Amino acid sequence: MVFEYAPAPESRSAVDIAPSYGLFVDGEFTEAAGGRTFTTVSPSTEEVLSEVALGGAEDVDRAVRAAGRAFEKWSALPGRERAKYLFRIARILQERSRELAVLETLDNGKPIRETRDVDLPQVAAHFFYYAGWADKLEHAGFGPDPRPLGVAGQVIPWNFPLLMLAWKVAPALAAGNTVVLKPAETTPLSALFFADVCRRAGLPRGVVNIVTGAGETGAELVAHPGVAKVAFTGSTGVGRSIARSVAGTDKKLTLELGGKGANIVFDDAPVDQAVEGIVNGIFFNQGHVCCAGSRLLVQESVHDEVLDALRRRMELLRVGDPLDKNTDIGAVNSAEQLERIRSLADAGEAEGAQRWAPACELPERGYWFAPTLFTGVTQAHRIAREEVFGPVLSVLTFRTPDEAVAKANNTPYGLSAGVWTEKGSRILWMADRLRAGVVWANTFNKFDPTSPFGGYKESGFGREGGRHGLEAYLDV
Ligand code: TXE
Repeated sequence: MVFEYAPAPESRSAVDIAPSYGLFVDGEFTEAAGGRTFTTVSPSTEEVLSEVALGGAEDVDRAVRAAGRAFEKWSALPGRERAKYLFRIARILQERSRELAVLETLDNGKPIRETRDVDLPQVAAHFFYYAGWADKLEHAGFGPDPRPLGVAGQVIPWNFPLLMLAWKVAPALAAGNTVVLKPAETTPLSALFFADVCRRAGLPRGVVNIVTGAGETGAELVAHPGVAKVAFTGSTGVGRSIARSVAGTDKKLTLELGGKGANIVFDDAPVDQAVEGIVNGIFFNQGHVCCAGSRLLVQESVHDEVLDALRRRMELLRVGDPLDKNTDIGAVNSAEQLERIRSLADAGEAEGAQRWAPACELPERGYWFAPTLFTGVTQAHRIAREEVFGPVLSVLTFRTPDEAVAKANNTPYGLSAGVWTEKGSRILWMADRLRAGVVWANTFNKFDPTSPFGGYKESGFGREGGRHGLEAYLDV
């Protein structure tokens, strides 16, 4: 009997996408004051998805004022009342998760298997989790009378559009703040869908406002005097410019920036399990992950064995239509990001590292980059130091645990690391010494709303998630 590979695409028609969208301000969808718009396309096909309002200074001002008015009532509600809204939002997100998963996959390019099984369940989990906090703030060690800050100005990136929204909006609302959020210009659609979810949940007008637009829109938002708290996830360069904009004001700031995570494999680690973790660490979400394990540090004695197994595993990765439930690696989010990945990979080759990628046919249209491996990488190479933010893994070796720690920490970033070993004592020894906000043991890229997440050094400051995630939205 012949078994044929039967692709099982999720349906493009699972979600209605309007030809155009406005800003969501004070509970209403409206055009931008200047009438400007931008186009959002599907990175896997370059199909135009929708025309979206491009917010300017006037729109940001209107949104911040609306959020300021809403703050008076929202912050005065008993926590249990705020919790009811958050629970309602969480339930609607669950009910609409199929549509949202398809929408996110279309706008972002990531595989439906990930939006369905990771992004959407995590999004709902964040709202459920923070809903549970809303009426318990007095008992959480924040002091007798923890107060919300006011209007939170939140700017998010395109790699996990709805999940980054959830990380920011859920704790802000639970703590009694109101929100003006600017999604990334290449992935505005799930945030606008979320605006509609807020309406359906009966959330009072002005509590959540979504101002779509470009970098300038974000700059207007963080600079607005009516904003009490700025939360940003994105590039280190923009993070620095936001820190400068906020300096000298009384605004609170949290920054979640880039990373150059090390996945450290010792010679006693089960090879197959480690290889799964390495693949998940760098190829999950096309490598568009701030905490990606983009550097593999492998103990010299098992280098060849691990690399052979890794190459065999990479040959099985399926790259292509992100709506196909069998796809492992989808499209790169934008032409600009593809260009960044290409130029860093070319630099890796030019600097003398050996490049390898499994044979795979990439679709003609859209933005694609094959899963790529660089061996013979040294610490001086750009691909060992700079965030590629794509499916590109740099392999380095070490002999001793001390050398592994020194190499892992030898980067301006400090967001994530993974340690693969059978020895529990070594995991603790390593975790103590790694300058990374999260250290995974015998796993990678695991997230949970109860765990604080954030970085050291140029990866930013402040924590999102868990009880610590609330601190960023409270005067304690
Ligand atoms: O990020 P930007 P880009 C890293 C990753 C990637 C690189 C560039 O290395 O290759 O950044 O990506 C808004 N004031 N990360 O250019 O520009 C922008 O509109 C206020 C890591 O896409 O930082 C978008 O909403 N806001 C990362 C958001 O910032 C501004 C996730 C992120 O865009 C602004 C994304 C300004 N002056 C990229 N300029 C992570 N930490 O997960 C832009 N924005």
